[in-house]
Amino acid sequence: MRFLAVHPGPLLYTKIFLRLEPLGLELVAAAVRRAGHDVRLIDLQVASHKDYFALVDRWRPDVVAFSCNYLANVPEVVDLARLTRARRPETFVLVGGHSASFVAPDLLEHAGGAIDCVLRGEGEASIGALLEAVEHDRRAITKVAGVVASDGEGPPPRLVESLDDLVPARDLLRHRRRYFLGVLEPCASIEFARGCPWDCAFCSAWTFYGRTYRIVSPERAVDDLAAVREPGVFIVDDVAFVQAQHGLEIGEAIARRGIRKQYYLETRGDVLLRNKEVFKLWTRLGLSYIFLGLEAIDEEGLRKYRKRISLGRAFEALEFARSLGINVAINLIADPEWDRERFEVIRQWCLEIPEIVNISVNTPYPGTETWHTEARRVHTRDYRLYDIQHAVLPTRLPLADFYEELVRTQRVLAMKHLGWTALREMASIVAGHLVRGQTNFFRSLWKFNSVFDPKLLLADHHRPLAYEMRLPPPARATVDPRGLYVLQSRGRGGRAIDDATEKFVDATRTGTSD
Ligand code: B12
Ligand code: SF4
Repeated sequence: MRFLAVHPGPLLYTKIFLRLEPLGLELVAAAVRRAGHDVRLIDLQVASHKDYFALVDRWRPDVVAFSCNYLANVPEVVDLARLTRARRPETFVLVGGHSASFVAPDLLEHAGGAIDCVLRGEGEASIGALLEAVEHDRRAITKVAGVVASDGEGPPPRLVESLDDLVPARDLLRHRRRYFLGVLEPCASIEFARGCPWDCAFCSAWTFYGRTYRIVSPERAVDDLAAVREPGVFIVDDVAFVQAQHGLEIGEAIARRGIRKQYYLETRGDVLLRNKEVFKLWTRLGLSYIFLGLEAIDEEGLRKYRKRISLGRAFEALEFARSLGINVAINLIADPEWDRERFEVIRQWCLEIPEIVNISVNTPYPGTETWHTEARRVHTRDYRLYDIQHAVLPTRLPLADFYEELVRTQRVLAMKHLGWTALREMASIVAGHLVRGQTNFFRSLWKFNSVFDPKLLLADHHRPLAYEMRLPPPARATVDPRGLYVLQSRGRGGRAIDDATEKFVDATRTGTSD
């Protein structure tokens, strides 16, 4: 069969700071190809809807599969599914991905028959069986693990047994030079581990994977890396190098094979402090950006986001990251409760430190504990606003003033690293990019004001609404995490970490999940 894999368009954040290859979709596409089908992939972060429909008309796929990792992409995916159905009624349309897995019945309802099924969980595990059913007996699709269709559901989604069996179909992605992350340009993505052993209340990374944590073997990780052509590499792991030995083994194998790249990774402050030698080794190998989810700069804020790391330790981690001599970015979560004074404190603090600071807005997501425990009621049911750049909870300040303060703060922070100052500091890097025809980063330096604009953010709340999100259930004090899992928990046995690391995780998490 002809299988067309589609990644939806960019959200606000991708318009400025980064644009990354759709690694999950490439993995699913590789599994489909292994099953003997003819596969193409289109990424609407870099191609237009017109390009998509031209491809559909020209190539006439038997199956169109959308990736929906982001809740904010739901309306786009539903619209595309409806238009695809109208054009090619016989084409089988399916959706998979992180957010799709949490809101599967809603997607089917919004699409009014234009989506044949949602495949929850890891696409590689069941896509072969699903296509088998589509080809030979469409009524059998509801026997496939992870399938949710309007006339029934299959058994719970299965976990991929070994990550070593997976190789992304990077060759299917056209325009590879369009992917970048700050000065890492062009930039590819790679996965060394999947899942997260912690259980933060606002996050769905661990609920999706049933708090499992699996690793790619060092040999396989380095083979995959050696096949990457791009000089920049984004390590997509939720928390990089949870287990020191894994990070060291991959690093040593990279050194042995003489691979030279620049890397970006995200990790926790306490992991950084526990595994200092790993991060030192990686700095020698080319690690150039670390992103730390600090979330708050006061103890109360840290408690609220269930980060058990103390403020002192968080600052110590920042200090250590600085000592590595690489770019450090941190994330802070702005609460809709914030008043002008609070924003001012944050601005002042951020100006005093050398790091890049990213501010996101506290947003409850389906699939998180917060979705069930947040007592404040969301004031919008527009999926597009659930991108952690908009306020979906009631703001203490009038909404217009909240956005004005938010963007003012983001601008102060961004201007530390964008615009003329950045250009002066990074003149040689930018010049090198331009010589090679790489203009993504250069253009991003100037786009900030046209993308992050309080008036535009406010206007987004008044766009016509075609699909309304389901409201969260009445708030409860606690929630059983098992009810949130997409992939089933395997308890301690599902986490590829040693006992000392398991103890460390237990001491630094605040949930009660198994
Ligand atoms: C890497 C990453 C990014 C990259 C995206 C790279 C890309 N182009 O896809 C970057 C840094 C750009 C990014 C940005 C954002 N991200 Co992000 N990101 C992640 C992260 C850490 C890992 C995703 C990943 O690559 N995993 C590895 C691959 C192999 O897995 P995967 O993509 O999930 O794919 C698997 C399955 O989902 C499924 N699947 C995927 N597609 C399909 C399609 C079909 C047909 C099928 C059957 C299956 C299937 O099978 C795949 C293989 O197993 C996740 C956390 C997580 N663990 O999922 C957050 C996460 C997805 N991001 C999140 C958020 C909020 C954002 C932002 C909105 C944040 C912001 N600052 O604005 C932006 C918006 C991005 C945008 N599209 O514009 C949230 C999603 C919340 C939500 N419910 O919408 C997550 C869950 C993080 C969190 N802890 O809450 N992100
Ligand atoms: S450490 Fe917390 S926020 Fe980070 S991925 Fe794990 S559960 Fe999510």
